[in-house]
Amino acid sequence: MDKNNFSQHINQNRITINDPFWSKYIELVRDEVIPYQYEALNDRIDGAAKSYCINNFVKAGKIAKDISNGIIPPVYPEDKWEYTDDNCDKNSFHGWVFQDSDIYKWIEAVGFSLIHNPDNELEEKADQCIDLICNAQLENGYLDTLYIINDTSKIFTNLKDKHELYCFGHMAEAAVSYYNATGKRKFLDSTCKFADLICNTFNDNNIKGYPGHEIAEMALVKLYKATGKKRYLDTADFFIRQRGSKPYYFDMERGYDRKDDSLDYFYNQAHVEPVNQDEAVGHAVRGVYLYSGMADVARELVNEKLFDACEKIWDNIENKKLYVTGGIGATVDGEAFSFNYDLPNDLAYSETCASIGLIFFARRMLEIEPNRKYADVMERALYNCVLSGMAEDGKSFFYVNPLEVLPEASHKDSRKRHIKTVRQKWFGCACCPPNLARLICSIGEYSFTENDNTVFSHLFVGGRISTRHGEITVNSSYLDNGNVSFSIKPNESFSFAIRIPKWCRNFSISKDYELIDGYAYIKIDSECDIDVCFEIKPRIVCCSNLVRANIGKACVMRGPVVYCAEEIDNGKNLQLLRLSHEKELDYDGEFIIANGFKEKINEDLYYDFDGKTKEKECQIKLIPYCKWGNRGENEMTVYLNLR
Ligand code: FUB
Ligand code: ZN
Repeated sequence: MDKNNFSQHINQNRITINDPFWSKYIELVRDEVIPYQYEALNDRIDGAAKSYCINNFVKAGKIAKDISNGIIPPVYPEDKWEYTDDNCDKNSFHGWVFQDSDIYKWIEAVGFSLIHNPDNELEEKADQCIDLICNAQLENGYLDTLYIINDTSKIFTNLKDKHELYCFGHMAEAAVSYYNATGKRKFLDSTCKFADLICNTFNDNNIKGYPGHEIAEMALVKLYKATGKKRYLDTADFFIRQRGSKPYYFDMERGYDRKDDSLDYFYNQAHVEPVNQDEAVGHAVRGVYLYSGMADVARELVNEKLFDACEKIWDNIENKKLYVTGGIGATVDGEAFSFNYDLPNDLAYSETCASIGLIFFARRMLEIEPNRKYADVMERALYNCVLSGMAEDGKSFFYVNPLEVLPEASHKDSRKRHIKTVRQKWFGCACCPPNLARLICSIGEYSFTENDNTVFSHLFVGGRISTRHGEITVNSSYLDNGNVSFSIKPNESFSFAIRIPKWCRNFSISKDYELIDGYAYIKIDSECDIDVCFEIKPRIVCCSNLVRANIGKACVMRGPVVYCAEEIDNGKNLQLLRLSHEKELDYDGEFIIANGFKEKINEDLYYDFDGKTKEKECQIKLIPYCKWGNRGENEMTVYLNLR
């Protein structure tokens, strides 16, 4: 860990995005997703699962007022994951235990969006939500509607399952985003009040607990950076040091009876202390949120050992647990990482949020060590698994992102019930859509980092960036033809480092450069233009033969984009297609046309092989994976048999 290598992402406020690919997504989020999600939070979408989120804040606001007036509220002692109209009192908390996080993610996305596009009406709506949130806050700073509505005596008694610190984490991320966008302090101040309560509650002399679902760690670091209050960083560090230490906190949580609970410490990444972890295990979203927090703390406190653990975990994900689409979390069982090289295509979980969390982890690793391996994964996840999470019209979403879909199997085989064949309007457990919105609106923050000597260009998103060292304008047609040009107006000499993606075999740069760890470093002394051309053409990509699901198969990629075959273009029974590696692959600006063969159907269940496969030549039409499922329910596969 070399402090000289540390860099920092460039805040959204200093970035204007103008990019043929990303601007459309940002507009989609602004025009469709954000308004749609607001309706969802208010339970106003016909046929969609109910959120109850806003309603919970309204209920909690009344109770908080009663409490401050000395009125003792009723208690609803149910203990559930999901509270529905059917299983609880109508006045009690409704929805999943972490339902509060949805409004926070929405506000965070609104904050990022307002920076690109000021919008008084939207800001007013967000202010109203913030008023609602602040009204629900107890005088001591506590804020989680589940416990405020149902039973304040149970606050912080079930950290393992009940997500109070998770909701706090999203609150903090939202508060910083909204403050950066508007300069308004109300939400930030109320978040700090809750953060202070958390710092006072959890420390060496008080409760030695830690979040069951991580995120508070990285959120506290963000809050520390926004406010300068060191105690937030210390509490993030405290949570990481406590996790996995013995005796296990979750065994003896305050007053919580776990007699019948079979505790799986791997699920919560609490099996050993993070500093001694070397493999990505357990619930995938929790994992990558923890690893992001670990990287943040390692960097802020220059903790070499913690960074070593992050590197080991990173290598394990990158080389043994990552789908070609940038998806992680191979099993539905615990929404979790599976064992090494276990990457089934048709059973994949690959949650949208998990890939988003992987991007968080990747950027933090990049900020410590500028090595292209992190940005390569960031880009892989972004262009594939993450974007697959949203329909082209921004109105429906995938939570799970499989690499192979057979609708009949999803409908008839309960092992594949999690594999949805079409995007859903909304989810009761709606973690993914708002996560997508906040990531897309802040895409600029993943594109560049800078330090005292260098500006790093990681993703090639077009726009204007104001760095410490000068103004940079990026013109990008990266995905179209691999061309990216930078116009640089420096205010001092500095080094400009451009990532050369590993997928790119040939590239040209119009200036002299030195290649280090996958970055081309260029000395900038005066105003200049740099033209970069990455050769981007379709290619056939194979997978390690330790991944049993992909033996004899391959997929097609172009640049960072993974392609897939859909039934609508190739007919039923995609398993019969065979990709020919000898013929050229054509790209027509949207689809890739591959040459191959289609086996004839053989209805004999068993037969003696005569050495011949009956097949006929065919063209295989491939669409970017992130766009699959936009033309109705149908079969889809990323991997094809290789001929
Ligand atoms: O527990 C909160 C969120 O719900 C997780 O991050 C998702 O995986 C889903 O389980
Ligand atoms: Zn999710």
